[in-house]
Amino acid sequence: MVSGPQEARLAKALETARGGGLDVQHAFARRQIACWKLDAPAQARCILLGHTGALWEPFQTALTSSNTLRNHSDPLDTYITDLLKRAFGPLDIPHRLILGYGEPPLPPLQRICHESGLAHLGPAHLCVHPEHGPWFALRALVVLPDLEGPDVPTAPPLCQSCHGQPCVPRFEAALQASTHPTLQDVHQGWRAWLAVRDACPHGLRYSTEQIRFHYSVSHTEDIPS
Ligand code: B12
Repeated sequence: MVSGPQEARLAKALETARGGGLDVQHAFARRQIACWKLDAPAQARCILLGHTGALWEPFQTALTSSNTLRNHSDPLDTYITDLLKRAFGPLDIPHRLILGYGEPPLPPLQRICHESGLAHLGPAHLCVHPEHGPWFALRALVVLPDLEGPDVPTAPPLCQSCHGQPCVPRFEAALQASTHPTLQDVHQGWRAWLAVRDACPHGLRYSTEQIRFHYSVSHTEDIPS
């Protein structure tokens, strides 16, 4: 049984995460996900953490104030890991943090997102949220075995009613360069991969600078608007 003060401390941890840019925070019961074996009771609360463009400002502030972070080979993963430690480190309720990046096996966060009702998984392998469209990222899953999670209804299947599904030919076009692309291939063919996301009629595109960062586009190249 978890008391009100403990719920308040969880809320504080989530508030810290939100302040650092993790503005997508989706709670659900573990029983909703079948795609991944999670050692926790069926009713356990899981919280999927991610972000929209809201991450950019706090991330930039952190980069400006830390030479170590700026010079890191993967500053964003490092920033998120540090933020999660800061937010959840002091939390005295049993919990497990599962990161969506780093060493395999990685949790299939898109399927978890789909099954937990946060956002529908579309035909171009992007989750499409009713408000953010495909312009949001998934970073981590928090599992709290002693708290109960809510049962969340299925997310609206936006792609099923999307006229012509313009992301599909663009996804196929992006695969022309490599049928089994690596992240390096995505960075090299960033125009084609950005076009896949841009084809979606939903959501608010990231800023040009954020797109430049996520797709590793050099400052000598222009990002199409
Ligand atoms: C590995 C990976 C990739 C690989 C995919 C290779 C592959 N065959 O799986 C590559 C490097 C190609 C890739 C590309 C991109 N990715 Co990626 N990727 C991941 C990562 C780190 C792990 C995926 C994984 O291994 N899942 C486990 C397997 C077992 O799950 P699965 O259900 O079988 O497969 C899922 C995905 O792997 C993907 N997938 C499966 N096969 C293929 C093949 C291709 C060609 C692509 C593109 C995707 C893909 O779709 C499945 C669900 O539909 C996830 C984060 C995570 N932990 O989920 C991000 C993630 C899925 N990627 C993401 C994004 C945004 C991208 C990019 C736009 C790059 C970018 N700038 O961030 C591009 C293009 C994506 C697109 N659809 O247009 C987001 C998606 C957000 C969303 N709204 O859905 C995630 C969640 C990361 C994040 N920080 O948010 N990615």
